[in-house]
Amino acid sequence: MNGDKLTLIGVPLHYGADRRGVEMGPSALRGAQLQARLQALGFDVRDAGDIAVPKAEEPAASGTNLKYLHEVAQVNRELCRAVDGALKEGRFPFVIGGDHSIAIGTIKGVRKHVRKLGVIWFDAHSDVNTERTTGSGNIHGMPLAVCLGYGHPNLLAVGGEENVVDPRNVVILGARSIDPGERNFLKSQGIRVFTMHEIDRFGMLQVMEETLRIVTDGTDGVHLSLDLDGMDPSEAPGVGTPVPGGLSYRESHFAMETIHERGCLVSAEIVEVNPMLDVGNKTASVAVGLVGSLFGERIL
Ligand code: B3U
Ligand code: MN
Ligand code: MN
Repeated sequence: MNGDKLTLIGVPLHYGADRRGVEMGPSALRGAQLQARLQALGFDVRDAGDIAVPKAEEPAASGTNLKYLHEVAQVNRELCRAVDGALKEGRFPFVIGGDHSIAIGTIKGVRKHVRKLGVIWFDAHSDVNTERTTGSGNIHGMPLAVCLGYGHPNLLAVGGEENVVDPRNVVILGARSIDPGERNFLKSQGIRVFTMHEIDRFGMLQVMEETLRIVTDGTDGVHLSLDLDGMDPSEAPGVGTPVPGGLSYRESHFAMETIHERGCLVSAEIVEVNPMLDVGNKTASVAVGLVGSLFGERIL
């Protein structure tokens, strides 16, 4: 953990999801007392505000099937700079989205400081589509592929093309919606995926022990990319693409608690909270509760 100083960086972006609502995620998370929750744990928390998101009614022509490529790439360049800046000041970057395409800017910013970075990808989806395999054209289905070095050149260029992570140090947790092209990619890269089937079979204790072994094996730090749709929609209904059969409340907290115990985290992000599809402000509150466990809240 990077000392006891944190910087919150909001990214009110929805263009990667092509669906309204997730742009209100940062304000919903702030409204659910994210900063106070971290301060209560003794952290010095600075809120850096939101990254500016350009207005667009329609995706600008980009010559590809990727929607809002220009806008998504621009926001990720800015985010990459902000994350880099926080780390330069010795502060832990905590990014709040926004759709999951922002993992590109976050991870590439972190990678400038962490040579070998492990990644825990908590998600119902695997987010390893490229312009060749995507059915939707939505960039939030692609960020993990980009961080591994596959995807559109404009996205790969964010923070430098060489700035990638090693597939041997990546784990996907909670997956239950994987496209055919993604399945091939995951196999070819040898990425460890704990689908809900494995989680049911082995239980979270064994899954987290194996996860933490993989992401810390020869690495200098671990990034958590927390897509709230990894949780079961009964716990976290306010997400853009709910998929039934997800991680329970306790399974999710247990994952956060074991990550905290390991003390390997160098950066984190929370994405895909969609207040427009939520019940009250439930999903943001659930997300902030997970952050509590991730940063060491104790029951006893
Ligand atoms: N794999 C699909 C669906 C999807 C990915 N991420 C979310 N949905 N949130 C796609 O569009 O690439
Ligand atoms: Mn995702
Ligand atoms: Mn997802």
